[in-house]
Amino acid sequence: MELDKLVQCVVDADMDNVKGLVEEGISDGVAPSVLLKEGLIKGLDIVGEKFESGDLFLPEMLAAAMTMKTGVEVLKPHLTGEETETAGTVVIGTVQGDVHDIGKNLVAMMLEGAGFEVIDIGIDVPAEDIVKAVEEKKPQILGLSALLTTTMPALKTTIDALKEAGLRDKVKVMVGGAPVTQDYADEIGADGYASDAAGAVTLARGLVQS
Ligand code: B1M
Repeated sequence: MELDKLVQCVVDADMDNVKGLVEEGISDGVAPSVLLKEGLIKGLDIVGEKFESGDLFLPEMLAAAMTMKTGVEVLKPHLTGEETETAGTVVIGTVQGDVHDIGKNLVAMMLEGAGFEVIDIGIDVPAEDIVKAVEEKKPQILGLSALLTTTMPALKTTIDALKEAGLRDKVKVMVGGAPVTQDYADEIGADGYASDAAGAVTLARGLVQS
């Protein structure tokens, strides 16, 4: 199959064909991670660029995101493994002010596949709700996602809120999202940063052992 078709399908928000194209890729033997990165994610990156340059608007960006999600649903059973032993518990969410969840969902999906119990607390989650979730669920890891430069500071606000609640040393905090960097993660006192979902699994495995 031609990956370009899948890329274009996301760019065009062609809901009718995304399922078929992903299935075609799988039956042609294209690796699921390639369909994800070089197909679906590449399409969304182009959408992001077009949005930035004013060639495409919010409704189109949303439609492209929904197309991507449909594609990911088809890929899901092929991307995740079948670990049976629980590797640990992760509470994961997107920080306050931010509704982007595709990346977070991918990270959650891969962690589940790697045997973690994942409690997804959703999007636009205020620091106090995140603290409450950590208090109640007692996870080994808290995963925080931020996609906007304007919501990155909420990562720090959340870590500070954990400190204030006396919970900071009870949970490892890992952060991620397109604008987040290792330097920023270090600066705000996170325990780890991963640039993609596969990296998040490696990081989480390391964090539960440390
Ligand atoms: Co938004 N948006 N958006 N958007 N959007 C971006 C992020 C943007 C870069 C587009 C652009 O201008 N080029 C830009 C941010 C600019 C900035 O801050 N510097 C932007 C903007 C401006 C906005 C709005 C403000 C637009 C407006 O209203 N004027 C608005 C904000 C809404 C809000 O949150 N309050 C907005 C809205 C939206 C939609 C709702 C339309 C939609 C989101 C739908 C959804 O998520 N359900 C949307 C989309 C789709 C995008 C782009 C095009 C794609 C994001 C995405 O899903 N990427 C995006 C441009 C881009 O990224 N190319 C853009 C695919 C995904 C797999 O990647 O999320 O990076 P990503 O996740 C990766 C890694 O980052 C990492 O692993 C994932 C898998 O590899 N990762 C983690 C993520 N979280 C992690 C957590 C971890 C570890 C790794 O540990 C816990």
